[in-house]
Amino acid sequence: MASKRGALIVLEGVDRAGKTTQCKKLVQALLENGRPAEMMRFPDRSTTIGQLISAYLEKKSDLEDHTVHLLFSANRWELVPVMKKKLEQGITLVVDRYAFSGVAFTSAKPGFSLDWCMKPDEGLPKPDLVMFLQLNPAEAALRGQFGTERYETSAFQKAVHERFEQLMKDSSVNWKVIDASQNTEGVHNDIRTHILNVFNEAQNTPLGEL
Ligand code: DGP
Ligand code: NA
Ligand code: NA
Repeated sequence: MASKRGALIVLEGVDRAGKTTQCKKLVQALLENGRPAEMMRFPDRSTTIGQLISAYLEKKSDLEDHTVHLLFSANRWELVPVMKKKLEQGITLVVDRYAFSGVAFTSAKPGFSLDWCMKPDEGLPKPDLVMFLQLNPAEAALRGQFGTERYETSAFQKAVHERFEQLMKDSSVNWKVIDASQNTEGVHNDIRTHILNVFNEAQNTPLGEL
């Protein structure tokens, strides 16, 4: 008997919304419920392409803006065979950032349209659910100083947030907005209410494409 595929679940949001913490908690909760699950994150800095991206983010290198956009996308594409294999094996993937970050971050730069930014990610596995951890820029600022990586300024994060708002109007993607201003447990509980339906749907529908 063919086993049921896993679900592809993505957490998105601006920096410091708590995505990484919540991804880890969700994976742990799924495992405790006997559901095979693994976390992934993008960019995956461990690959050759990921190392180029990492050096760029750490400002150890400069890359032309279109070029780096394509590298971020290539970093997602290079992991697609692994993602598909795991999903087929029944493993649910909880992914910290995906193509939506790709579009939101690059289109926040001057001269980039959403359309152009979306092209390279067209055809990637489509998430069964994308949860946007909503945290307004003022509240994010209360969580302490930004780090020193590229993009970590409040003006840029505000522009990124606006691009996410635009992306969430796309009804072909299963977006859910989570109030990330709550404490860690509150956010986690909200996330869990949204994943209940996802498994039934994922079991009855094939994996889609962006
Ligand atoms: P993180 O490792 O989650 O802190 O992400 C690193 C930074 O890179 C963060 O500021 C978000 C940004 N980022 C993530 N994905 C993309 C992408 O596809 N394109 C661009 N331009 N930036 C991205
Ligand atoms: Na970051
Ligand atoms: Na993070």
